[in-house]
Amino acid sequence: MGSLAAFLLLLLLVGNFQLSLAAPRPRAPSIQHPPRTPFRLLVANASAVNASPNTPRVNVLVAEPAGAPTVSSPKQNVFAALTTAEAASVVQFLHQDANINLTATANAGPWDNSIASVQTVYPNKALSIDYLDGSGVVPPRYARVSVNVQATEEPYVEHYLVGPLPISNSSTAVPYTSISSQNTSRIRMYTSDFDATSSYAMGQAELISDIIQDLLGAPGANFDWWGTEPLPDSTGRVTQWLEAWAPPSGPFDAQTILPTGLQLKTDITGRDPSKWSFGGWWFNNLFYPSHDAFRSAWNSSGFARPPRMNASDTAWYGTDRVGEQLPFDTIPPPRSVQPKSQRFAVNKEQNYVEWGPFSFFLSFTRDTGFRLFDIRFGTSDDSEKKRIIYELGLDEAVAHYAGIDPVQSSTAYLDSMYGFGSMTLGALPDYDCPRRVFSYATFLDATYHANEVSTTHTNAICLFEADTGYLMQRHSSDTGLSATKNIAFTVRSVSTIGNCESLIDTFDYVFYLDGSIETVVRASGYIQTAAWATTGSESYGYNIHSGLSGSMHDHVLTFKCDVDILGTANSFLKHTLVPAQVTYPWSTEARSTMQLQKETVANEDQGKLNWPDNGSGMFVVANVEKPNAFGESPGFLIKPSRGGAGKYLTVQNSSNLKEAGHFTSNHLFVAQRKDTEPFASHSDNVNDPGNPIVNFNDFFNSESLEQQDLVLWFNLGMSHVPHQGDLPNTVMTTAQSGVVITPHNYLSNDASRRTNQMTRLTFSADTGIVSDVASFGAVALTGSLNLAALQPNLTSYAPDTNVRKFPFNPADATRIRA
Ligand SMILES: [Cu+2]
Repeated sequence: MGSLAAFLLLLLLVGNFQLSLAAPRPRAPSIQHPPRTPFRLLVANASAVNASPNTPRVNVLVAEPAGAPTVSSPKQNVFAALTTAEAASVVQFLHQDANINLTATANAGPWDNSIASVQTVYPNKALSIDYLDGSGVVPPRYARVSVNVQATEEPYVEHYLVGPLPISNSSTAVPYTSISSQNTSRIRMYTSDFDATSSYAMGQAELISDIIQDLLGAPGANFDWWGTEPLPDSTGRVTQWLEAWAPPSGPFDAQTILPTGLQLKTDITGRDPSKWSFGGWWFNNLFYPSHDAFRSAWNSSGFARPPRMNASDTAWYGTDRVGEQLPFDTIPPPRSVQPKSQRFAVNKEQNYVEWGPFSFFLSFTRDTGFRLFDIRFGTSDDSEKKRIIYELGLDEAVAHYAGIDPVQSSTAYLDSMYGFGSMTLGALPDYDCPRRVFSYATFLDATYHANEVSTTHTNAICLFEADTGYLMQRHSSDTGLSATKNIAFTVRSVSTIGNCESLIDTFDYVFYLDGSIETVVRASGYIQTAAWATTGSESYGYNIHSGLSGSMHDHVLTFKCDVDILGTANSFLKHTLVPAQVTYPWSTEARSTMQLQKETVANEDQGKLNWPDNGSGMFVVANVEKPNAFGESPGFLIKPSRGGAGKYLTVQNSSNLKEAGHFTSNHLFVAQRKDTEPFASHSDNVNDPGNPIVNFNDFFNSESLEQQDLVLWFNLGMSHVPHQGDLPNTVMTTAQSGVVITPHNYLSNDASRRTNQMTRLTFSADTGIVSDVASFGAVALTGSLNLAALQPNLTSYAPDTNVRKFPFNPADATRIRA
């Protein structure tokens, strides 16, 4: 789906948010019956939300805890999201430019130009570092703006760089080409005529309404028709495949597991509907190039009818509890509590966080959700707190399907188009995150700006400490025992990723006292399925229900990690355990053993890497010019931490992703870090994957990786061949993936030795009687807890808040103007 359609969809999502949180929505332009609420009602909806006394703006469940530590930010957050006032002023500035010829988004039709999104531009790294490290001034702030240019026969998305902010006489809006490896600021879009193409497809379905009634049990208008993006093929024609999906029953938004297997091809080249054409029907692994061909097959005696799933029977797809009760299961399960005050501090003005030996800033955008910046680690007794990661965040998520049918085979989602920020959901206390009672978790709101509306996700990010449930350290002998708790600090957000799949992903950045930082993604939700054909489906997944294929697919989520070890000049070490035959001076014959083979990745030609087979190797970002006391290079090691041995896309040179998916080819990439290469992907690449604005392959052009400013991109993900256990929803136990970065010859010892949360016992080897318990200064547990206060009242879960920014009201940029 292109930008406009995507944003209309987002508006619909926002407008309906109170009714259907996290509701899955078709990814591609859909034909909805009954039609969705017109998006222009958003303003009224938003006003109602703001005005309603029944809709609390502050979630009382997560009210600020008493006694939470505060901290002043050492520096201004130069990565901060645009404020609503900044975004509004940018919108107004562009509206004043007659050349851009904008229509207010709320009034824009398919032949109008309108603003799609306004986001912060992260400042140049050199300027940021000069400021953060003490010698420079605050870098100027800029916005990047996506504009849907549709008042033309060949619509496109244009990107502008606007600033400096605040808007002044020196501010300009220029095409934003500098981040494009293709030196372009625009990309074609083929979704401007969303309504007309939908009507056209419905018209074709009407022509075989008797067949649809017979095969699917209801007229075509009873189904939602959605499928692939309209995209140009190699001949230059623009085609789209749509499938009829059954409406789910009850409260369960389960449409992605209710495919009918009836698919329609249209040729919608150009903007003149009179020149569009019907391309064929697909049903039960057979293609019919004309209505007549389909009709004649349907009339024939041998016409095969595969089994159909039952969309009206919620028993197989409802998410409510079913079946016999488990033993003791009505009793409340264990909860985490914070016995005293929080042990971390958040400056909410600057989104600055300190926990243990770590500190960092948070930022948030529509396209990529929240990111961490200037992650510092260390304590003064060994190493001063120093920057170890300049930037860490998600760039793109791909879900690549395969199947015998055209829709599944043509589907590869690039989810930044939907926006990880726009699809972020408020965390559900006591479920997504621990509650704030007893000073436990802290929740942060997050705001993004799209379609001239600023939307605030309430409680979008939660920060909390938790006992990992296993020790950091333990050693015992016959006279003593030492043990250290493993307390970790988590920054978590929740997003819907993949509108069609409607998976809910949680993104965690987990900090450990030993200096490790783990990035973890977990997924749950309704899968996207395919109809099970009489023959052929067995090669693309499992038959998981009557008439239903689990539709195999890969998830690959691409994260950027800009590591800086003792400065920006670093090298990438590849230390591999290799089998060896060695004859030693003391051995009489060659011995079969192993050795450590030490290599440095010299340049970007070698920068596309996969995790070492069998875990027999180490990838380390190190500063080889600053050896430690023993001559080793201080660094941080990176490796998979959970979910298997890493993930890249099984499909190579995808026919769907074309030039827009090269970041999926390997587990890990190392390149020279550049301000002109801020993201591996681009949220508008999906409009025309053959001609992307950002082509990741262009980042790899033989440049040196030795003592340079290096950036890593690593992939998390999973192969997903859904089985019956994915019904009704995929479970997070196995649908998770993680990568950890951890100190490697960086400190002189294990950093976790600094925690007070440890003990050492001394006891008699003979009697076992404990003679001494060392507690190392940890405060003892005292007092009591009001457990009833832990009981959540989830009715005060707070929905998004929407603020329209245009027409602009200079007197109050934060308010909706009637
Ligand atoms: Cu999946």
